[in-house]
Amino acid sequence: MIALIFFSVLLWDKAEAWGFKDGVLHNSIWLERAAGVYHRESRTGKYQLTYAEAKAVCEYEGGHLATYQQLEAARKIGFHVCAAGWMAKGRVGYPIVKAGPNCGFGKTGIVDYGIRLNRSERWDAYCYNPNGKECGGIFTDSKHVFKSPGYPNEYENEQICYWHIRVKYGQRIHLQFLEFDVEDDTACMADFLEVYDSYDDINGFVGRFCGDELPDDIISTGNVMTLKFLTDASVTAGGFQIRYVTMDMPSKSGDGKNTTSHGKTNFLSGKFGIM
Ligand SMILES: [Ca+2]
Repeated sequence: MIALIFFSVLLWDKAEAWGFKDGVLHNSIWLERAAGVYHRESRTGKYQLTYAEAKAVCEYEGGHLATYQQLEAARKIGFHVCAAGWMAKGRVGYPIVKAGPNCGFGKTGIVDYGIRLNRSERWDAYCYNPNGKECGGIFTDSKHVFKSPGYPNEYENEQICYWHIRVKYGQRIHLQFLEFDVEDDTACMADFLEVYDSYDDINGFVGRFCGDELPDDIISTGNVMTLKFLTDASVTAGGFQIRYVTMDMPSKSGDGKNTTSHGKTNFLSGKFGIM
């Protein structure tokens, strides 16, 4: 636990060195994604980002705020988010594919709030990152194999990828590491893969992995899981392939604090879920 706090402090120092304000860096909720466009909200919740913060979030992840045209192109292939976010040039809006009474005033298209004169208003963000196509994703299938970007080639420097897995309520996720090779260092601070037993990278930290030893299997407590892959500015490695399968299993009761090992598998105790 002390080690964990220590790492958090280190990470936080690094975050501040990159110039990000509280509540922005660890935000990882990629709710939807299409045509290189994705939606972001602050880790403190909906509508918390100023224009400058929204811009910083997208740039930190290697992209920039989406233009109206990019958001519309994504909308045309099914990108639907019921939350207003900053776009390039201080514009605010959101993409509606399916008309509904509670969102978009019953219309489809980009609901456009126009260019905002007050850049301190707080909204979400719509980022555009065409190079991040292989990096991260949202999986709801009952099983899936995903890979580090570029695999089987080496991954690149300065990447940040999030994979969110959400299976049916009442099911659990069984992660199996098939291949694993990430730049090794003692504290896994250079490049690392982190696993979270939740739908963000704030709660439910399970572990940080690097090196070329295959991590043990991990089984979630609920129906969601998040993996975060971050690489620094130098030295790359082979990357990884990870498979998950769903398990029908009642949640085990537990104190929710400890990871218990059963052979080669980490069963996480505790219970929660997201519908
Ligand atoms: Ca590296």
